[in-house]
Amino acid sequence: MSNWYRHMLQSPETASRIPVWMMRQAGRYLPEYRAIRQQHDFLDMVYTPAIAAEVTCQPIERYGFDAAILFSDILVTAQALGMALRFSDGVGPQFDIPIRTGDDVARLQVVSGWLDPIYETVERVISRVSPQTAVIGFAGAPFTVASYMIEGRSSAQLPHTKRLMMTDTRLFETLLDHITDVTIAYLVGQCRAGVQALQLFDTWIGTLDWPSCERFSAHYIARIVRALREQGCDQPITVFGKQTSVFYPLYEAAGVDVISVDWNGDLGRMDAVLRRGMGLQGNLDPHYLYGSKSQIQARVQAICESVPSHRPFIFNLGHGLMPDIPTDAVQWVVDAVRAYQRPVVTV
Ligand code: 1CP
Repeated sequence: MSNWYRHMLQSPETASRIPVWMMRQAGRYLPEYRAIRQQHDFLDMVYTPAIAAEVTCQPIERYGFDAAILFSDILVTAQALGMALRFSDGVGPQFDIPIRTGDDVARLQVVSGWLDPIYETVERVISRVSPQTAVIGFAGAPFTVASYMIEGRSSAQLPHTKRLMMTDTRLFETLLDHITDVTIAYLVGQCRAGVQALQLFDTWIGTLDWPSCERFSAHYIARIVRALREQGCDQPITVFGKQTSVFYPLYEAAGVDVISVDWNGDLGRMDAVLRRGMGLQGNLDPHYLYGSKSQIQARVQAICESVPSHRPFIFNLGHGLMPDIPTDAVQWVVDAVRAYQRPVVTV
């Protein structure tokens, strides 16, 4: 049974309607999420399949998004390598013992079975949502996951990460290799559990220059794509990062199916240079959701019009929803995308 997400990726020229979902659609802006979150630690929610499945489905049930992204986090692969992670309110993710030396990297070891609860969440979500809803699995891309493991917490400039990259490139690449291997196994596991699409988050690539992005981000994404294809996973793969609007030629060459674009990019200009068949996703600045209904409608329409009908296009944001986004504004975006009639290409 098909759905708009798959239809768009398989035959964009006949897809009259643009599918829509939003990064961080399951999260604190939703009162029903906060009600559950009050009672549980964030990581307990991630590793309890009944709760994770419930939270994954909340935004689908409220808004009817075309895709359900698994409720989890990008740092579960770091935990699967034995790193102790905690989330504290107001700080976010924290590794109390970050990676700084060769000994730290040598200690990493795959914790067998660690990610199994997440595969169960996938199965529960699939049995709960209608076939109209695509279920998307995801993982953090190696560079961004490594950056949290090295910094120990959220950081704007990634000073320790970039220092290690420069001073001990081999060690940095060994770390990326470990993360890549566990990420491949994790994504294969999600595919076997039934996800219909995959997204890789390389959020912090905007800290890199072009050759570093090629060597430390796109190269590993290409490896992941190749390994998934070799292992029989044919699900479409999307890559997101803040600054894919700059680095997109590197990801096009890496073999992904869809590039999810931050809000800096102009989709029309990207369309003009991307190969035929390469999908786009994005790129509404989520801050528009603080604006009026008419501001939102105008911007949504302009984004939809900027991508011609022969190109696969999934409507999304340029980064995740903020916790104080008004719930009505999310509905206005969904309604505006649904109201847009995509001209069907007649060949
Ligand atoms: O307090 C809470 O309730 C936790 C908030 C929260 C949520 C809802 C975090 C903590 N993670 C998540 C879920 C999450 N994270 C999803 C689930 C599905 C959905 O999108 O609805 C996904 C896909 C992620 C991915 C993720 N986690 C990314 C990549 C996407 C992005 O936003 O750039 C990153 C960087 C993280 C790390 C993370 N997790 C949470 C926080 C606060 C952070 C740090 C962000 C930062 O460093 O600024």
